[in-house]
Amino acid sequence: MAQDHERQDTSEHPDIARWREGSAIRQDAPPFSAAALRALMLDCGADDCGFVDVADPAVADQRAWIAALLPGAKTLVSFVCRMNRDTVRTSVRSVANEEFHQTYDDVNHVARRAVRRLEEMGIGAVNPAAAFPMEAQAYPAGMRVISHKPIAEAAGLGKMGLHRNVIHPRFGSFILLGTIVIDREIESYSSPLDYSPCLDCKLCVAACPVEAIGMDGSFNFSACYTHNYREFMGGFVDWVHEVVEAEDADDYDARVSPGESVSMWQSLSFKPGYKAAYCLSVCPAGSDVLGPYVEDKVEYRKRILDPLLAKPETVYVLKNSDAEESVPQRLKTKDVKVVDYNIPSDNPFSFLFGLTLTFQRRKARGLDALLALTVSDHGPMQAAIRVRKSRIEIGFAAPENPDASLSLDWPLLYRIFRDGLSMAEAVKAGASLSGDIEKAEAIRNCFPVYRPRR
Ligand code: B12
Ligand code: SF4
Repeated sequence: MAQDHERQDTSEHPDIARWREGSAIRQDAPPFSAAALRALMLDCGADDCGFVDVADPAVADQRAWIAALLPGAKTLVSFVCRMNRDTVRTSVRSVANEEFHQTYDDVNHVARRAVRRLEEMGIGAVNPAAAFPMEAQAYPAGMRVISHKPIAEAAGLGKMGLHRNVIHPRFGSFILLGTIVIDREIESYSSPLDYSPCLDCKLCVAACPVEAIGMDGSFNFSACYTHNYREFMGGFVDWVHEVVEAEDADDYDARVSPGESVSMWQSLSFKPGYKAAYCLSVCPAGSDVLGPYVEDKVEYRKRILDPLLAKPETVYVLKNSDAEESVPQRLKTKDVKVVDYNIPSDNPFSFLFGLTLTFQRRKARGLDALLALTVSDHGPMQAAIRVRKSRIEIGFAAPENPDASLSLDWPLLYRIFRDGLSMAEAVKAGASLSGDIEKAEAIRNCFPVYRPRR
């Protein structure tokens, strides 16, 4: 029978009438009970969960992302899925990688199942991915749509340890995180843990082949991103550059080994392989995990740490990076390969922020220097780079009493801190530099140099 498109009063539609009946019940519904939501999450396969009010200051910097995911969002449901420990620890990393990927799939499936159940209860809910895919067209600026770690901390699921990952009080570092955004308040929210499960054993510092984790809690983003993520984003782009720059097949083979080519194929065909993640593998924290470490620390190191350090493998480093210097001294079984990664930047603001990610703390040892910057073709923009106690701070105002002052245009700034143009060469190219030139040069030397491309 043909549908009557003449009908004007939509309230007569049977689906709308049924919806109105249900709507009265939904509007009277009390705030969702935390116990019921927890039971739902565990039933969907989560190993633990906690709840965060979107008004919680701990997630204030994520409000725009949350609102974009779900207008009217009220609650963040944070949860964890466990990874199998010995599978993550093995030095056979293709096996460990599969455990990461399968657990990522678990997180995504748990979130999707839970959202389906919530939707059936009339609750609006969205499940952002555990990791990839992200809003990649926004790369390099902010392609993340949620940051799970601070939410998990606020939900009482653990604290970030020295290695910057969230350590669960029971399952330790052998977890991956998920978040669901929902449009319903719940009766009671979780509280953060009142202690950190991190044992401060520094095994993660010792395990990382590129020393990305500092004893003082600093993190060398570019070291991890260059090696561990060789077959992701920036490392992949660098490989593409090798392909297009190779003059012929022999030249390509001279640049990229057969194992590297096949490894890239494997990453593209299945899921990208991490080159390390040793910081998680060796972590003994968590009440279910710490037994063997507490019983015999020497034996624990021999069984868990030493095979990773002794594994023959290629370690990817940037030119003029700490890792380029330290890997051959520290890890004799590993080959060092100098590569690039590329997080492009089209303005001095994001470029200067990016310096915090490429800063090399070994190169900065003993240096205490403040460089004032004026970027003439952007405003002019005033900024400051301060290096002291092996840390970097970037300021977006003219500093008081700088050791040196550098005035230049944006392309020249890029060439100094990316291409390794010396201060003397920069002055020849039109920069104006005053004050302690050696300190200015020492600051420049705290950053990797990218290989010249044709
Ligand atoms: C960006 C990212 C990374 C970056 C930065 C790592 C970091 N310390 O944050 C890189 C690529 C290095 C990385 C590596 C790894 N990651 Co990761 N990563 C993320 C991601 C997408 C966002 C992290 C985040 O929000 N950080 C914000 C704040 C809280 O962290 P932070 O340490 O203070 O800040 C650093 C970064 O945010 C970065 N950063 C900040 N702003 C910007 C902007 C740009 C443009 C870039 C490029 C970077 C950047 O620089 C800061 C200093 O390093 C999350 C997934 C997600 N959507 O949440 C997974 C996540 C943090 N990663 C995870 C994992 C497991 C790993 C690896 C073990 C992967 C692997 N198998 O090898 C390694 C571990 C390295 C380490 N010790 O941290 C898990 C951690 C689980 C847990 N128990 O906490 C997460 C939560 C994914 C998940 N769903 O479980 N990761
Ligand atoms: S390996 Fe040790 S220092 Fe590193 S995060 Fe785990 S418990 Fe903390």
